[in-house]
Amino acid sequence: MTKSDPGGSAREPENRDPKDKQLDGFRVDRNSGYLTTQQGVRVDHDDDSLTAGTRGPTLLEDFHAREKITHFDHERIPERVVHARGAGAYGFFEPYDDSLAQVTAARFLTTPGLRTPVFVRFSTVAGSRGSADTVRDVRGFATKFYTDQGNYDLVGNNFPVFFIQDGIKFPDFVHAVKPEPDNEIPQAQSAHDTFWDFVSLQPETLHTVMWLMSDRALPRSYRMMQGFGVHTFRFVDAHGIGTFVKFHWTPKLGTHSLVWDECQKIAGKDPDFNRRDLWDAIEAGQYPEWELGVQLVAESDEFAFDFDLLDATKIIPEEQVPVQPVGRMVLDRNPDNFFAETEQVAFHTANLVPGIDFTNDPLLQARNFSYLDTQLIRLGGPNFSQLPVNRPVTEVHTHQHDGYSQPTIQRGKASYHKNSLGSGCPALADEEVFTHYAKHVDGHVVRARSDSFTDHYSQPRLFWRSMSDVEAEHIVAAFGFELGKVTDVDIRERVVAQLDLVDHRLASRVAAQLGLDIPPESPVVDIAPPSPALSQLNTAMDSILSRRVAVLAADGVDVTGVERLVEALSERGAIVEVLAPKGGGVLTGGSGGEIAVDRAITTMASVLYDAVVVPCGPDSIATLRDDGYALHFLAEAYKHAKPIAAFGAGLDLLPAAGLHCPVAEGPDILAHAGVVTSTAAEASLSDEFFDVFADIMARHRAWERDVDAVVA
Ligand code: HDE
Repeated sequence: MTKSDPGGSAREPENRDPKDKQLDGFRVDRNSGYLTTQQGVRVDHDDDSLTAGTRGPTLLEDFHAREKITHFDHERIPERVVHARGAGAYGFFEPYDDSLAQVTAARFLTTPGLRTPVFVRFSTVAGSRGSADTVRDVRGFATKFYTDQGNYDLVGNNFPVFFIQDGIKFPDFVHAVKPEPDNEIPQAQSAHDTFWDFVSLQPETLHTVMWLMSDRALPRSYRMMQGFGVHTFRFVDAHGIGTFVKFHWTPKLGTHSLVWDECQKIAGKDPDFNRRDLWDAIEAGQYPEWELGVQLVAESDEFAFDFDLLDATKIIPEEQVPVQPVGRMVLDRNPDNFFAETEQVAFHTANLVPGIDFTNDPLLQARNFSYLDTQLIRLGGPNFSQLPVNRPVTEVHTHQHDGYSQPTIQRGKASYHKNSLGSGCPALADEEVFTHYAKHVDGHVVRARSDSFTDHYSQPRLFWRSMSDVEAEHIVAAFGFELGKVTDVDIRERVVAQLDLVDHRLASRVAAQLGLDIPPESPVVDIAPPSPALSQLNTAMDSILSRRVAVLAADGVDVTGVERLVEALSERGAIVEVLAPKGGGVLTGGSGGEIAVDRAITTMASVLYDAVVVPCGPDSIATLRDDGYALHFLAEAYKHAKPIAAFGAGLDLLPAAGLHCPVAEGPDILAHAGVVTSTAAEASLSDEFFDVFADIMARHRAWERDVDAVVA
């Protein structure tokens, strides 16, 4: 066996960080050497077991076959009880400046130019390891910072709030959302009785349920979603002074979502949609980037809000406490081995470095117990922090020893503190140590929720009232879908009654979807101003980087037009693929030339692309208009409000697909409801056509389009 060069997508040697270099010590190249047993004995035959005669029984003494099968039998470890399905990547974090030095001693946040290696794992929550990516769910966004003061884990989600306030409810909540215990149905879905039963009886869930019913639960890409630490944490400065902090990750590409119909179809067409997207983007060098922001609240303002900072079902509206940008994170390297790295990575909310500490948030307090506990069973004992992906890049010296699969050989006799036989080592440090924040604690032992946690309706209302019309429509449709799957009518009614306490119009619209009576209007006590930061329509919409564009074509296509399109969109970072009735080979152009086919239309689907183009070419269009897959492709993209461009004879495919939208009647460009058309083709098509299309693509969807009657 030989050590390989740094992994598959390793960085250039000069850019390698300490974590990447550390992993070299563990990387082993599969593609070299001779086949051996685990004991290093060479093997010359791996196809047949050792038997008594060629047709006789297999012998127990076949240690090679037994070892091989035994290891195989033990390949699986328990999947995570939640967040079982995920995708991970390495990268780095760097602060913009030292502005946080006033509030935290954490060096990785305050040293400008200091690049801290990170490993990030994104995940869905409810589904098992083999479930589809594009389900309606919260997404995990867990970051391990390998800082020069030890590992810090920010184990967040893509929603800023959580379903419950106290960790003791977590097993109840998870049991309710997971498949029902009698028949283990449904997989990776909240649309079933037990989940909504729980929601209807536990109104603290409502705020996060609003997020779950919104487009936020359907991210287009892990690269296009926000991340949040959720809890209020505490920064601690060099003098031990605390400041409350909420963490926000904001994606450079903007926050974008799929639509629900699309999600359900992708779950069949490409269940790895989000995982593949992350992997492919990093392989292509289109490194995803997020900005880290913080909301800071002085300890003296702890009670300045009409909610409790310790309540994880609440946000601090950004309009009240602005998010201050402090640094950026870039993911630029895929792991070498999914199991070793993404599956074995172990996050823990209690992995802290000097300068960051907890608050009394009862959800956070429970998590501080749960994560270590869960790793013990999942990773088989107490030595999991020595797995390569989990090792800090700082030196580790403890008196902990032994345990299952202890990989290190600790030398010396003294495995206790204090000792004289080991020269008193390892020694206690007196600088750069973690010092727990000296918080004052005083109270009676009670099992009770604080009164300051009882308002469950104001913030779901704030969220609902901050939505644009189209986002609100999606929320109502999502409630209609989910509750429509609930078989117990009492549960449906109870949920609608709870929604009425949030907003009467919301409850009425949901009731109408379900054929239930409109509930009586509940008195609304507060009407807070909306928070524009909550609407995804206010996200960044200035880039088409890594958007996927399908070009529908057949023999006779306008090769010049397609080449110009590919060039214009690729320059802006989009990925353009030519799809034809048959995969492979080339298409011949109507006016000469040829162009390679990237995929067969039948192996793909419109839901796997962000935009569609129908180029000119009378013969190409004549073929496509008889191709039901091509017509469905186009109609479905239209239905999902995706940008569409057609030029020259390509315009004729729109009505053939049942789309009767306004189109250009001459070479002048017409852009209407996300459909860009011109009768010009080949070299006569103006460059502006591509610019207009790219601008529309940057907006992601044409929500103004009327799609109700479109069959797809
Ligand atoms: Fe987790 N959570 N959680 N959680 N969580 C786990 O830890 C738990 C909560 C989150 O990619 C488990 O290693 C409790 C909030 C992420 O490996 C487990 C409570 C937030 C991940 C666990 C919560 C999260 C987990 C399962 C309520 C957002 C995936 C496997 C007190 C801020 C990390 C594991 C990865 C994973 C327990 C609530 C995020 C069982 C008890 C709130 C991103 O320990």
